[in-house]
Amino acid sequence: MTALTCATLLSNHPQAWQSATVHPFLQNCQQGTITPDQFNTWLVQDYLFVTEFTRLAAQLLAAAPVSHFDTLLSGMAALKDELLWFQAKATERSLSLSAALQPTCQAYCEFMQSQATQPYAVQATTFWAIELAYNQGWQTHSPMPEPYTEFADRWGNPGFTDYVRLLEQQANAALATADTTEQKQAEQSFLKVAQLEKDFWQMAFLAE
Ligand code: HMH
Repeated sequence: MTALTCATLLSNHPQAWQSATVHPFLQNCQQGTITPDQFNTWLVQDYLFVTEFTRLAAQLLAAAPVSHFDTLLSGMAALKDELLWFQAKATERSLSLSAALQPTCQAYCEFMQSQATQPYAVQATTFWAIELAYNQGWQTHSPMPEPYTEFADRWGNPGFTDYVRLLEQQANAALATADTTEQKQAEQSFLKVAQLEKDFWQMAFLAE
């Protein structure tokens, strides 16, 4: 049996992945035509997403072999910085971060919570896919004009690309010893991430 890899997931589902990473929301950011309501909706909901994503990172760390700690701990350190950065961006824009979760963000958060009971190989694949979606989504729509430049740079910068490659290697290592059931679960989770990413852009794009 050939082990499933992250590269195989991407090559088997090009359409799903394209929809996750190319969207009018990002295109309009790049053109400078996104409206403040659309952008601010994304900003607040993504902050709420990242708070739950931080818990996903903690779950992943708890399930990981010690040899994977270094990469995951660097990710945790980056999340500490990212949460503070979101708070600063919200303050600049006079946005409240205690907003209600929109249904799409809620669904994404519930999906992340459901990962706690999944085997490590599935969790590692999910975590990689979520980070890759933002790395590729922002990078392929770069550079962005002000005031969006720093947003595109945050997830599109080369250091973040390197981090996502390390996550891919760790997911591949875990998938190499996963049984068929776990590999199927990893593929389902990958497709779920692709769908939720697309929905998340759409949620912000449709904001009043
Ligand atoms: C919706 N997906 C979404 N938000 C993010 N911040 C990331 C991925 C990357 O962490």
